[in-house]
Amino acid sequence: MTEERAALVEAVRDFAEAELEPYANQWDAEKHFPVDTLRQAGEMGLGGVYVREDVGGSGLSRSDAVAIFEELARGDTTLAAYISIHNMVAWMIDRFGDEDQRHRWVPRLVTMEDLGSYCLTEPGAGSDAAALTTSARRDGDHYVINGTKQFISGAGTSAVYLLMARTGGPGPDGISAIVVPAGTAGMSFGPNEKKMGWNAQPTRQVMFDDVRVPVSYRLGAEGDGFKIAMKGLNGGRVNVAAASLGGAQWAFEKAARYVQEREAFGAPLAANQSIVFGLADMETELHAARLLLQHAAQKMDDEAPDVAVACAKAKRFATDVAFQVANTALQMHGGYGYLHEYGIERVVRDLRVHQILEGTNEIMRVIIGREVLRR
Ligand code: FAD
Ligand code: 2MC
Repeated sequence: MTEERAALVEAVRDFAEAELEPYANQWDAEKHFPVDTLRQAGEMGLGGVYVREDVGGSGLSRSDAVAIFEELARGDTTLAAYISIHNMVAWMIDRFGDEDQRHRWVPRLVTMEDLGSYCLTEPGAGSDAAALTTSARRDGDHYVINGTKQFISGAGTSAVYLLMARTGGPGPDGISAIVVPAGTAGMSFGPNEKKMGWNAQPTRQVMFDDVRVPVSYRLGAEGDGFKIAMKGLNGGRVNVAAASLGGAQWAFEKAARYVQEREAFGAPLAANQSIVFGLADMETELHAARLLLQHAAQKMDDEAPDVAVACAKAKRFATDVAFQVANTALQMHGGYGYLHEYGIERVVRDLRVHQILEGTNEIMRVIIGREVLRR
C-alpha cells in the first residue's frame, strides 16, 4: 500500500469509527437515511472517489476505492453500499457525459449535496436487464418517458436519477442512459420497501408518467445506454464486494475477541480447537476474497479487456464469503449474536442482499461461465 493510500484509508477508518459505527444500529432500527452524515462523507471527497478533479472529484484509482469502501463498511455496511451506488452515478456522468452535463450535475454530486440513484431494474426485468421496457420516445428536442423502475436505492431523496430506458428496438442496443432530475413533472415514487436489511437507506419504485426531459440530458449516443450501465456496474460490483468484506471483517474481529472472553465448561471458548479452526478459515477466506478483489480493481485501473469477468469473480466470491463469515461470527456469539445491540445480526441481514443486487451471484456465474466456454 502506498503511503498516500494508507493515510487516506486511516482517515476513512476514523470517520467510520466516529460517525458511522456508533449510530448504525439506531439507523437500522429507525430506518433512518442519515443524509447529513452522507454530506460529511461528501466533504471528505467520498462522493466522487474516482471522478476527475476538474469537476471536484477525488481522482483516485479503483484500487484506492475498494480500500475506502471496505473501511466505510466497517462502520456501516448499508451506508457504504449506498455511497458506492452514488459513486456509480457520479462516475457515469463524469465518464460518459459531455462538458455541459459534467459541469451541470457532477460538482453537487461529489459533495453529496445532491444524491444520485441508478435506475436499471424494472418489475419485469431484473437479471435480464436488456429486456427493460421503460420507454423514452423522442418528441422534438425532448424525450417523453413512461414506465416503472423497481428497487431503486436512494429514491425519493436523490436529486439525480440516472435512468436506462428504451429509445430503440428490443435488446441491449435499443437502450439509452438519460439523466432525470428530481422534481420533473410526471415522476413519482412508491412507498419505502420493508426489507430484511439495508434499512438505513430507502428502496422505492420510481414511476414515470409522460415525463419530459431534453434530449441533451442523454449520456453518450442513442443505444449506448446498456454498455454505459454495465460499465458503471463493474465498479459497483467491486465496491459492493469491498463493502461486504468490511462488514464481515468487523464481525470477524468481534468474534475473535469474544471467544477469548466468553467462558464455557471452565475455559474460554477459544480453548476449543473447532472454534480456532473456524477463525482460521474465516481469516483465510477473507484474505482470499480481498486478493481477488484487489486483482479486479487493478484490472479496472489498467482498463483490461477482461474486466467484466474479473469484477464478476470478485463480486461472487467476496459477497458469498462475507455472508458466511458474518453468519459464523454470529454463531460464535451464541444467543448474544442474535440480539440487536451486538450489531452482528444487522451485518448478517445487510450482507445477505449483496448476493442478490448489482447482479445476482447466479448472474456473476453466467458472466464467468460464458467466458469459460468461449475460450
Ligand atoms: P430475477 O431476475 O427475477 O431472478 C430471480 C432468481 O433467478 C435469482 O436467484 C436469479 O439469480 C435467478 N436467475 C435469473 N436468471 C438466471 C439465469 N440465467 N441462470 C440462473 N439463475 C438465474 N436495481 C437498480 O437498478 N438500482 C438500484 O438502486 C437497486 N437497488 C436495490 C436494492 C435492494 C435492497 C434490492 C433487493 C435490489 C436492488 N436492485 C436495484 C435490484 C437488483 O439489482 C435486482 O433485484 C437483481 O438484479 C435481481 O433481479 P430480480 O430481483 O428481478 O430477480
Ligand atoms: N462490462 C462491460 N460491457 C458489458 C458488460 C460488463 N459487465 N456486460 C455486458 N456488456 C456488454 C457486452 O460486451 C455486449 O457488448 P457488444 O454488443 O459490444 O458485444 C453488450 O453489453 C450486451 O451484453 P450481452 O450480449 O452479454 O447481454 P445479455 O442480455 O446477454 O446479458 C447480462 C447481459 C446478463 C450480463 C446483464 O443483463 C447483467 O449484468 N444482468 C444483471 C443486471 C444487474 O446487474 N442489475 C443490477 C442493477 S443495479 C443494483 O442492483 C444496485 C444496487 C445499484
